[in-house]
Amino acid sequence: MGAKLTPEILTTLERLAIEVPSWAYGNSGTRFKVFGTPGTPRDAYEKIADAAQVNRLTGLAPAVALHIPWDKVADFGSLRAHANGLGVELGTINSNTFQDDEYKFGALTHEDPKVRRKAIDHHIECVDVMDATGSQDLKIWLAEGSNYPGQADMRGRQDRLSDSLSEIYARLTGEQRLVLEYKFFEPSFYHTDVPDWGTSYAQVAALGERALVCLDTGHHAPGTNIEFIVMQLLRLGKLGSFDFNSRFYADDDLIVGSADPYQLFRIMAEVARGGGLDVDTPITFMLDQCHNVENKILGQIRSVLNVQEMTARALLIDRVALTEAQLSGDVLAANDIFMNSFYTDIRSELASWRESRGLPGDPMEAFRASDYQSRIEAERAGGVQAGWGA
Ligand code: PSV
Ligand code: MN
Repeated sequence: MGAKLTPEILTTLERLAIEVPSWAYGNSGTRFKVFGTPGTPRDAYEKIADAAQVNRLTGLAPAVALHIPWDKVADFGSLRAHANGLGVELGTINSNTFQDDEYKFGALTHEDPKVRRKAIDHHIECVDVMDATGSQDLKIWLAEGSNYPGQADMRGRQDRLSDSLSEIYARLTGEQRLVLEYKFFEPSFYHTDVPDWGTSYAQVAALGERALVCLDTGHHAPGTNIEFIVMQLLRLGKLGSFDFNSRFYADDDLIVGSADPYQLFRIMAEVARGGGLDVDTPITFMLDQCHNVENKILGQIRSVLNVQEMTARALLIDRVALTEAQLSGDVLAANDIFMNSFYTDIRSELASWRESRGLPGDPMEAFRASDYQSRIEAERAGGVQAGWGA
């Protein structure tokens, strides 16, 4: 059998870059228990060192997303130099307005101008960090909303959000962008101030060209047709970034492609269809995951490989034949073309391609065979592990 991955597909795959989140390497858990693990990083520098392993073995993760204040350091210039020395860049800066007492009833939407000021200033500080790190995107996810009908004036909150975002947006310069993430629930359960892509779209559209929507795959109700949202946002020129992960029930932040690889395939098919894999793609691909019970570095390697694999399968779709079948109303032929691409196993071709580029054919195995894990377990023993919120 001939190669299924054509030179054109391989050129597209070569461009695929997936940011990894610093918080995936620190300790994380549930509200029931956070398990410590040997070798867990003690600071942002060590998180970046771990992330660099993922890129070294896969060639897929050239940037590390940071979370402020979790990854706050005295000198972001030196953190950047550290990252560059390990072959990676610093990526998206994630703000945090969900851990201070003042934010109990909101941050960018809060009724009290003093609280809003604090939250806006935090975002401005994040843009200062971006200036030092060279990051392109400021990602805003808001833990704001209410628990009971009547508790809050939803309309007033939306207006205040708009004012706050305008002030943050005005601080951006050059190539910097703002991406607004939506989530339909949690920590508020009655209403969330940015619950869906429509609200995020309405808010960012009012700001300007450099404000876009962030789509976190775990932030939808079960059964949502996420690829439709991908299509629509690309069509509107407003899909700025992905937070990839998998969910079984809620915002489970599990390994992307593990719960429903076919959904990931369908998403990547729409990304490809909408120009999201082109040279000038507007999309920053990122993981937003935690590894509570599995090895964190291997969990991240598995994740970027899953995205690569489903992207490759999505690129197998014969677009000419598919369009023909669609236009002639041949429902089952169209579905066959789509499904055949999904069912095509290209794992060994991908492995050979990796080897041809000087990468290990099996990056999981290569990490297991290396002494990196045992080295960090020895070197980092006795230190205070960085964890979710640390
Ligand atoms: C909380 O749901 C969350 O996972 C959001 O998806 C953010 O992107 C992430 O935390 C980091 O703040
Ligand atoms: Mn997210």
